[in-house]
Amino acid sequence: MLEDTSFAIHPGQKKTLENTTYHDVGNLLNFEETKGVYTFSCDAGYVTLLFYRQDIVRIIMNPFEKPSVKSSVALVKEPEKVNVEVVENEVEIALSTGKLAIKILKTPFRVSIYDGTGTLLVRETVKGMGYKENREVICFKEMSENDHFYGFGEKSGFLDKRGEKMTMWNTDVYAPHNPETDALYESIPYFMTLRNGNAHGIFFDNTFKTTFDLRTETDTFSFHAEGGQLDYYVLAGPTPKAVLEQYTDLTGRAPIPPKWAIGYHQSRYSYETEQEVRELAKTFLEKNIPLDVIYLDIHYMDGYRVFSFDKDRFPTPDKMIKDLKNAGIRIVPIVDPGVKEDPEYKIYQEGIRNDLFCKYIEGNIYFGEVWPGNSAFPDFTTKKAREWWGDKHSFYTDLGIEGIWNDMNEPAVFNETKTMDLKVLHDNEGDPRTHRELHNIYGLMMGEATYEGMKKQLSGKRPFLLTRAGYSGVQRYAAVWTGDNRSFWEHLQMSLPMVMNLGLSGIPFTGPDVGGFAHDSNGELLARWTQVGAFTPYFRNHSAIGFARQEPWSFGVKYEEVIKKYIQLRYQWMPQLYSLFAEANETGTPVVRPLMMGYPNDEHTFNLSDQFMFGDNVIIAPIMTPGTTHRAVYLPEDIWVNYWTDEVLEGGTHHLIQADLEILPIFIKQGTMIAHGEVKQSSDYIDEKLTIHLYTSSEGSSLFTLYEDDGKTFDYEKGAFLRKTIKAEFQQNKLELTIEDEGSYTPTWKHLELKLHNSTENLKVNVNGKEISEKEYDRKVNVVTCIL
Ligand code: MIG
Repeated sequence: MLEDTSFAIHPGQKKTLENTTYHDVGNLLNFEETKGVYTFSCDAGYVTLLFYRQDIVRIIMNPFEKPSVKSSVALVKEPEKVNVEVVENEVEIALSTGKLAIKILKTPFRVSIYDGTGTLLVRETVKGMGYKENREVICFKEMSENDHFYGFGEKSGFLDKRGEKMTMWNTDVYAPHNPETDALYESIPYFMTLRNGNAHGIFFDNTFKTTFDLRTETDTFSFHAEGGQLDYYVLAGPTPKAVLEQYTDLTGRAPIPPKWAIGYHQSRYSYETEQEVRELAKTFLEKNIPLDVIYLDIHYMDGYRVFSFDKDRFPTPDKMIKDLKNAGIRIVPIVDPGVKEDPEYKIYQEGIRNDLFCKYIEGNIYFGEVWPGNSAFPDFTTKKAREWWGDKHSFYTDLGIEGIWNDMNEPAVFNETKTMDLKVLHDNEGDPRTHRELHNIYGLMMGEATYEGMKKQLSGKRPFLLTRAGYSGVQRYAAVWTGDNRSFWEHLQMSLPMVMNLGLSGIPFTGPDVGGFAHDSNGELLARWTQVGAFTPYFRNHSAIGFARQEPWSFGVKYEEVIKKYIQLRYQWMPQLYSLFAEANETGTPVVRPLMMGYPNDEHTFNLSDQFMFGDNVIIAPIMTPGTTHRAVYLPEDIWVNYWTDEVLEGGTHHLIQADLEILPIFIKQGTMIAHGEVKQSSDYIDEKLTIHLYTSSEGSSLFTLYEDDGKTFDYEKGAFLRKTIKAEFQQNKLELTIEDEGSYTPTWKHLELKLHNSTENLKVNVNGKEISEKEYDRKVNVVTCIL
């Protein structure tokens, strides 16, 4: 309470943290190597260094003992065999792989890291790395004037995090989400630095509360943890995409979602009865507004007991789920970690009798107050508890449910600290650690339990998981929504850099609550937000109890029409979106990207927070203020085409763009392609025809990859996909297309039609060396049919 008064800035409040004595590791005494692991003994600590690939090095400092190379659950990669050249002289030791060169100064022990071309990536300042007396670990690196910083998971504020100080501590923040709000639901202790057009990354794999300080000094940044080892990876880049490839090689990539999971989703805290859910579905169907998912928030449960239905509100969930599924709509229920303390409740009984809940060292169970009242929390750090929890999901999957929504898994508890007692001792597979150390991975481990459990039960079908909390690696299991935002224009604005930085943090499947969760939304805001939502990887309209209803028709016909148009547009763009998800699965490149990613040498892009790219050839520049029908749009070098009007616009400059309520400004890079499917009621309806829109140019060439598979199963992992690459080469009056197919999947669409934009009158089109006949080329509408 006193925190919200002037007492917060009382002169006596200065934290002791900054005043604690800092010790750096001192001078090197000696070093040894065993099986590619180099261990350096210094005056005041030990440093271990090992390569995971030629372009990834891991450095671990432990002030007290030789470092442990056991990594956190974020890691899915084992070190590869890397040839290292070691050169030592009086002053320093150099370790080189061809893509990285590590130079270690002996007195004092200081590390500098260069890439294969000799460009400096990371250099320690005079303070180097070390620890404080309270066992905090910290290191200090040089920050150059040209450095820009991205990633850090889920943070408020603008795109470039230079000048910020950020804390990683999974926190339930109902309010506020302000520019100064720091710790939110996700902790991704990772970032990439962009310097002079090149990028490199740092992943600080420490699950304690960590902080990244890019603010306190102008020429130094530091990162620090409350305990544990100073354990970090340096990723050599040199492009932003390369850094993401490296980071997701370490922490894993997102599976391709089932198609229904990237459709339009409707939620409310809560749709409270079976009747209400059925009526909601009916309205969508009657109005022909596409819909893939309806969420069940906490009211569906019997006294908030997970794995149960309230018999009065939902008397026949099996029938409801089946009927909806027949109409192409799926149900996704919420599951929180808290298990009600109730000796007559089966889940609680099992948890207690099989010793599956979080406990204190003395053996007593930790109880916290959440929705069901006094509750116990599964200890997801053990395989036994994860398997049990996963198995329990057959309660849902037996009813035909294929998706789960995990909330409150920071874990959130209704108390002063907002979470579990830090003294709780997690079993952690016989390597006990306090909640203070493992807090940040609780949500990730719950995600693993849920995803793996459902995967087993769905016999080949892809599960969908939505989570609020997570740590590095969460992308392997779940989509992430950005928690309890509000129906403010400012929160619409903030969602763009948030989604972009989550993408740059290895998590491609993200989005905010469209329309805003708390506070009352309005027609204009919902229309503008839905326009953006149609292009964010995750697209769900969700709103809170006690605030204005927010279904597409809630604010009158005028807005309903715009909202419907953009939900339909989402389905038209689905083949493009799906191809981007496949790319993310393969390479770690996110679906939604900042312009910086494609144009890392263009300073206009470094902190561009109100536009984003959808793949590498589409720019979305939404309207995000009320009563506004125009905005400035920055188009980088290249030539751009207005998606709605086909108007050609020069790049490398700003344009004033008109955008009435029904227009979301979209620009396509000239010379490139996008794929459109058909408008449909839900992703269950298949495409009969696909259209490739080609924005012609008079010169140059481009490559487009269209990815397709069954959208449902994991057969794509065994080759059952279609990857169609279309190369377009432009010459005056001539277009040469080279089409190649890879994979064994036969798509549902039988026609692939080519729509040419801004083409010249007598354009000759060749496909795989053969000229297209006039019969196949309708010149009035610029459509070429029958390319397969
Ligand atoms: O603190 O389940 O962020 O989406 O509707 C409230 C009720 C708990 C928080 C989630 C929100 C959800 C709500 N939950």
